[in-house]
Amino acid sequence: MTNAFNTTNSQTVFTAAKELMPGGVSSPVRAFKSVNGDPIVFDRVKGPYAWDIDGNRFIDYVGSWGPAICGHSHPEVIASLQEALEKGTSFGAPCELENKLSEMVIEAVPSVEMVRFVNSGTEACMAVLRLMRAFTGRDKLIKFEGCYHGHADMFLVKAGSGVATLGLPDSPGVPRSTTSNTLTAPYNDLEAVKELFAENPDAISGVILEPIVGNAGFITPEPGFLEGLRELTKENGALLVFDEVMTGFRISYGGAQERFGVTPDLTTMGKVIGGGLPVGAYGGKKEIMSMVAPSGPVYQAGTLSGNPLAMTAGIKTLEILRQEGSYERLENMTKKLINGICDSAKQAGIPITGSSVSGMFGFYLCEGPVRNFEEAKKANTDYFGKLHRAMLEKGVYLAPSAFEAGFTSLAHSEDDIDITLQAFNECFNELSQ
Ligand code: KE4
Repeated sequence: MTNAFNTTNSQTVFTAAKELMPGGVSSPVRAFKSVNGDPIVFDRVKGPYAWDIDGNRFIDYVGSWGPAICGHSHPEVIASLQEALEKGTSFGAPCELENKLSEMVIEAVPSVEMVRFVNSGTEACMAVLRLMRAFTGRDKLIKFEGCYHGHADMFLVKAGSGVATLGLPDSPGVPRSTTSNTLTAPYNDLEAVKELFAENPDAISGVILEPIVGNAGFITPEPGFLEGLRELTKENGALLVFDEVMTGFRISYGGAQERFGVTPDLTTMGKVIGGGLPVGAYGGKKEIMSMVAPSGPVYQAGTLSGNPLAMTAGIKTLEILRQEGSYERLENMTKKLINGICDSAKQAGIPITGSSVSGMFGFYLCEGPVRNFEEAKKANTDYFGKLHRAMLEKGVYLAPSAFEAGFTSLAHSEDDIDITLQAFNECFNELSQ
């Protein structure tokens, strides 16, 4: 059996938390609802590691859900923040750091000629939908089953992430009138998108998608899917929007759009561009972005948007990432990890399908392929729940849901990967007995 580890302090704090905050957490997926046991309470993070308040150390493959791509608390990021702190935490006025991060994003991301910073991916997606509708004068949008674009009302239709994890139907409190303009199609199904355009002529403002779906586990676009969406949106006078909140600066320095060579009209970003501080962003062609207030009529605002601390952490993170060899390292290490995981499961007779792109990976405990959310739901979530707890007891912290992607960082060493693979091997063997 796996060696149980001491969780006394975590239990005490989490029990108290449940009296103070809904579910004891600030975001649902952290509550471990779909995996065995209670969450552990973090004390600190550094590099590829997290320590809980009972002193247990974990190799972390969540990385704060993506931002920690350079490793937690990177010394250069911390040093820059310490310097920036001396000048204040928020100005509520223009600051040159916003220019700097804007220039870096515009230079890196093929679709972005102009960018607006916000404070979360949800805000970025909300704003980009308003902009899509304003630019085209159309109200409907197409999203894909299992894709998650934050928790704004109009996206909570067959969403991924916590909605999928918790098996939530379309959330209560979301009026039908709000979601009646949200059309959905299965991921990787161009025919379904064609039909939606045919059934809704001149009414669809655009198509928004995760260019790699990290909120239903890990689903990659089939050859021709992204190119097909690019063509279909152009033919129908609609916009193509890549939600790169998770894939941005992770799949490559220019995001999935650079890696796959398909340029959308608008892009949303978050996570990595904040280096661990709250930042979201949306950007695209100047012709479209100049509609955003105050240069245009599309209103969107935010007290802490572009604050100097978040800009500083984002700038330093991208400076580290754009150094030679970063993405090769992420690609090779993550490929070794996912191949090792799949080999171990197969040797233990456990059905599995998994893959990775750069520093992002995922697997499903079922036979592959998994091309869309319906197929993802075949995964054995009960077994995953047991595996998650067993891995935790061996000092490896995986995303607490079968419907989330995993993330590596530049701080993970070959040793960390080998230790992780050893733990998976032991767990698959122990659990399959
Ligand atoms: P935030 O509002 O959580 O910053 O971003 C929403 C969002 C939008 N688009 C994509 C592609 C995303 O992955 C996210 C957020 N991702 C989840 C992880 N699956 C955040 C974790 C959480 O909800 O606690």
